[in-house]
Amino acid sequence: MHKRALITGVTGQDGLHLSHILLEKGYEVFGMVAGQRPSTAQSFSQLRPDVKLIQGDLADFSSVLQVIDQSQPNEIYNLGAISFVGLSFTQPELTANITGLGFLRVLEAVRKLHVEKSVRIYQASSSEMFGRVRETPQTELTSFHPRSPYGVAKTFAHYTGVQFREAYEMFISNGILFNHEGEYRGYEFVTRKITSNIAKIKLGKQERFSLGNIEVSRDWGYAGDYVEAMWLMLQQESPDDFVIATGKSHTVREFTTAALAAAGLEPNIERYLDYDVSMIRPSEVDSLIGDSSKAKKVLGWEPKVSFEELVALMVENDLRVESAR
Ligand code: G4F
Repeated sequence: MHKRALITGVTGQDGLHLSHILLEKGYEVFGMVAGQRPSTAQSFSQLRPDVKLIQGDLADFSSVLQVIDQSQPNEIYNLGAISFVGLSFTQPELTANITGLGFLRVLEAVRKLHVEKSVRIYQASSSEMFGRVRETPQTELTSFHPRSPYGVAKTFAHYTGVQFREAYEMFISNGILFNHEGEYRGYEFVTRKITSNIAKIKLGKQERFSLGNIEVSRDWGYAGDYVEAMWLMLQQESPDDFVIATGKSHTVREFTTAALAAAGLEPNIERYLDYDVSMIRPSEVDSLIGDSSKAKKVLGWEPKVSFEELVALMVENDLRVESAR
């Protein structure tokens, strides 16, 4: 018998990667798609045709209930969210509704359908919850101090998962994922913005581009590695929370320099970069670095793609994409 998985946010970066690996593992994969949300029209074309799409919206309880009832999943991966931190400052209420309350709706729907003892649920928690970090590196035990409406909404969802797990003995695991990037990354995120602009420069389509604060640092891994950890969390005997990270942090400046070098351009950012004050956030997360030793010990999970390989992979992908345009 095939296992059935339901993915919310199936057209996002992680949804695409996860749907690919679940299909390869023999799952029947259902994807919840919200007709009206921007997501990425282009990502529909990257979805495998054997993913079964069902209309539903995390903002609408009855549709969430119907999607779960229709797909009868063994596993639910809640990846749907307003995931761009910058946008959450201008649309905090929408962010709280989708990114925060959306997960509560999933959990309540599972209970209303009386399948809470049989369904396993993954919640996409985020390192953005650590915000103004209390310790370095961050572990599952580090206190949260979110610095954006997005981080606050993710923290609400995270604790809602913990509370439902304890109150109703549900199998709910939170993956506290640090930044993860790759070929499906949206263009609004800094890594893709850098690699797509550098590819255009390399191809002679433009001369310069702009960024906000380039001194912030992130623990960047490859999204393809990270979705494997999501799946592993749901294959354990009991649910738990796990940090998923590489344990190495680099500044946006370093990412940009490495991307210029990967494209065969002079790794001198002043030659190509302007400053864009509109990218400055009202409150910023200055530095993140995760300790994923628990995931290594319990799940046997380790990142495979290094920072240098990630940068090269993204630059090569964007050179292909931009050459074809
Ligand atoms: O790429 P970013 O927009 O990602 P951010 O804010 O770290 O969030 C990402 O990772 C989280 C995990 O920690 C996820 F939960 C979340 O959904 C998302 O995937 O920005 C990275 C850093 C920020 O400090 C930002 O201020 O880069 C800085 N930055 C500098 N210039 C810029 C720019 N970010 C963007 N998007 N665009 C710029 O021009």
